[in-house]
Amino acid sequence: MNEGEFVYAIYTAVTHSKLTENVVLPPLYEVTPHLFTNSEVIQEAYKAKMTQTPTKIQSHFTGSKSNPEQRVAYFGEDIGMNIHHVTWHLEFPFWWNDEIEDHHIERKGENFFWVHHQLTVRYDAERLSNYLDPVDELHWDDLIHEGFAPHTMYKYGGYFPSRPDNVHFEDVDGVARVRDMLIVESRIRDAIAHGYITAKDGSTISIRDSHGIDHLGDVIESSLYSPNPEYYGALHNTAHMVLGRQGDPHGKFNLPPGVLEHFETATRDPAFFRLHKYMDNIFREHKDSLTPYTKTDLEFPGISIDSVSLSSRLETSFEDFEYSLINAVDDTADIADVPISTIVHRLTHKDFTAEAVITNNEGEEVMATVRVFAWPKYDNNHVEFSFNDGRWNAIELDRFWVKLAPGANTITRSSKDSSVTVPDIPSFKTLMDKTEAALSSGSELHLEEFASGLGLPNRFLISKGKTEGMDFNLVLFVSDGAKDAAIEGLHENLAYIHYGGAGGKYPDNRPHGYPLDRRVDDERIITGLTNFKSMEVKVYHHEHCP
Ligand SMILES: [Cu+2]
Repeated sequence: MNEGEFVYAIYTAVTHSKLTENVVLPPLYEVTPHLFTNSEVIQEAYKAKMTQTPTKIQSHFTGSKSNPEQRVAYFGEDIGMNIHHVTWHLEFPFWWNDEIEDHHIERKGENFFWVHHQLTVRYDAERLSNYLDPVDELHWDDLIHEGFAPHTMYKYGGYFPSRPDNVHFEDVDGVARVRDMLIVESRIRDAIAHGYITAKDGSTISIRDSHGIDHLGDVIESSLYSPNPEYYGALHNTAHMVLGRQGDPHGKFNLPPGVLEHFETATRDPAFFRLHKYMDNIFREHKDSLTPYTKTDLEFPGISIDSVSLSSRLETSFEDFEYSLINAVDDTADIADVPISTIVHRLTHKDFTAEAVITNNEGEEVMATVRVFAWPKYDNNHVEFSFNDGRWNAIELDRFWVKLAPGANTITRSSKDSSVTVPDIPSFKTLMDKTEAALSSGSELHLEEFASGLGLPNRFLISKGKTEGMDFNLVLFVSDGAKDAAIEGLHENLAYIHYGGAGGKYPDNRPHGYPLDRRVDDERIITGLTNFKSMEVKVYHHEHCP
């Protein structure tokens, strides 16, 4: 059987089956290392195996210093970020069919928008910290400005194809014509302008409300949840293939699919972010068509945020991380394994704690949802972002619930507990060792912390700073938990899984990004609220761990 298919099938089955709830699978970079590291490293690994020499190989990011895009390769090529992207697509498969599966995946379309929107705005923040312009969107009738040489290989099937700079889009045989992409895009933009989608039977589905984004996400991805794929096509999936095959659009050279066609490798190509900026701007067109929130929508009577503070300076740096390449090389019973691993540079940050003092004048205990975001204060020209542009670029840092007793409440929250992030998945060896130990001693195996891998790596919580400090606006918004709750016993359910998860009801009724998801015509409506607070923070970067 095709190994890649097997791995995909088993990971998806374990993610969704009730029988394997809470089963922790090893990190994919140790299972299919070819998709996570460079071909040079893989060749070194083969050499180590053939010569039976234990080896630690230093990995380097793709590209040379002559390519400005290389400055942010640490983001697109980060193994944890790649796992985040794969895990999301495993939890929300585009081919999911409710008629044959045992559960419905809630808010799948909206989640598709949100997870990729967050990657898009996070990537732009990383670019600003590296003195690069924000990503421009892809245009079907313009050149693809950035080329890409993946330096990555399939286990079987050769190297991932390269693409030179400034190539024109060509039709891709058997996939789509460039013209089809423009037609589908204009049908989607028409739906946004009309405020409704036309379903297969000709009926209309309104999208001019909070749930519109969910339908639109289903249409754009497109998933089987799309109300009319015959008409609206599959913009995202087809675009990935059309862009991924520009190195061999007519199959003349029999090249394998490009990096953009695998969830593991897609973000390595800077064009991934151009493609997603293009789709993100379509989503923005829709969000901008909604009526802005009013003061009455957003206020939380009796609640005021008195102060917000951080325990320490926000600091980022790079660390070294080692993982096993033992599965990168072939194996036979007759030849002994030797330890082979690689060391990668990864972005990380110093842990910190945030503290907020929130006063409740209601005279009784209330439930509240705390929503935390940050956005870069300045654009690439050092012009301060308007509130409306800044809020669209907001990075979600945390979302959690608290009970507020009457009077002043001091809420402290550690960066380690952020619900948008997850810890590193234990290595294959750690999982095996812990399992063996539990079996031989008859004790329980506790891996609850790793049961859901859905989220960004905690290392990525805050984006890279600058040596002299990079300015961000940090904002805190507290909303009425009783109105937000989509489930009973909100506060007892501490495992707030940010992006939802297989089969479960999503706990928060509000749209992702609330209350910054809609256009803000007059920022005083938000900044004047007592349940909103903003502060300026700086993020400092050290090339090496301090
Ligand atoms: Cu994706």
